[in-house]
Amino acid sequence: MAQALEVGTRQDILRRMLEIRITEEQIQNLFLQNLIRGTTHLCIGQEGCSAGVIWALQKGDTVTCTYRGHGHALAMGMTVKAMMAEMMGKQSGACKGKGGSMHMTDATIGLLGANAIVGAQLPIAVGAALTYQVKKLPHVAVSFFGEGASNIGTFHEALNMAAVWKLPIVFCCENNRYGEYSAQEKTTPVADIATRAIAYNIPGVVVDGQDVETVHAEALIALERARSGGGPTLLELKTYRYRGHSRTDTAPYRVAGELDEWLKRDPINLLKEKMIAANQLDETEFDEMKEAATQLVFDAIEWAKAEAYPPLEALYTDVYYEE
Ligand SMILES: Cc1ncc(C[n+]2csc(CCOP(=O)(O)OP(=O)(O)O)c2C)c(N)n1
Ligand SMILES: [Mg+2]
Repeated sequence: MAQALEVGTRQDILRRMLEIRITEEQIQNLFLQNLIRGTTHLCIGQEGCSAGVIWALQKGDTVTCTYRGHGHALAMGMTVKAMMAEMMGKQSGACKGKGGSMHMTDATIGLLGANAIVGAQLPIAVGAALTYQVKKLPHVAVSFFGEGASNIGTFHEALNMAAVWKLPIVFCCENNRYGEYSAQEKTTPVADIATRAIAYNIPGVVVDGQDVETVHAEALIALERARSGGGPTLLELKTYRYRGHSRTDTAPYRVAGELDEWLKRDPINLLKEKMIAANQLDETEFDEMKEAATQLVFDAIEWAKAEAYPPLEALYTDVYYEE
């Protein structure tokens, strides 16, 4: 088990993981009310991965992620308001209402973008890492992706190039056991995605993705390696999505009882229990923290509902890069 983080950090991470979870639960509700269009992919159950890695970053480090990216965006510091407005297509959203659930992006907080194309975020992060190397900047690029994406060509090209050029990058595979609808063993000939690092002569580490402090500790080691010229690392964070692949998927393909097993190692509960055991938290304080997070999310929703949609002319801006 990883060394305990200091109490203030534990509180901050616990609060943020609660905010991520409650935000996503409400996003699903808003969809059902038709206040959010399109589709969405929830990371409920996987919060320890985004929070653990992102809490280990330094200023200037950057992240690319997937359509399952609400947790990463919030962990990077996107406000719940900016996210909710974006979800509802409002002008004050993180991408001026033009991106929606699958494209939460804000370069000012280091979030270079969520991607709907499986694997697309890996080469983008390699590009960012190359920039840091060429410009001699002390930053690291981090790319999150699923275990399914490790069967895509871009994964292999990205790891290969990053390894050959010893780029400052950390590849974070969130292995949640399933692709769109298929279990890993039906699509992938290896049990541990981390072993694929061998082909690129870089370290590959299997990590307990449910324990946010373990994720944080392993991320720190990988980030330090990247920052000091040691090149890339592949971290495989073993985790689980509690919900289906996307909004309408009830996940009937799941093995009976599997979800219950994973619920026993819920990332929020694990940290909560560790804090209670260390006399850093009691049930009342946890309930208050949850209540405050719920209030924050509901306030953001009410605010976002009243925000304006972008004007029609906005269709013609942000299409190409504009100075
Ligand atoms: C190039 C490409 N192929 C297929 C799809 C359809 N698709 C969307 S998500 C997904 C599954 C990806 O699984 P994984 O990488 O494990 O990520 P997870 O959704 O589990 O987080 C697929 C096949 C896509 N968006 N892009
Ligand atoms: Mg997956």
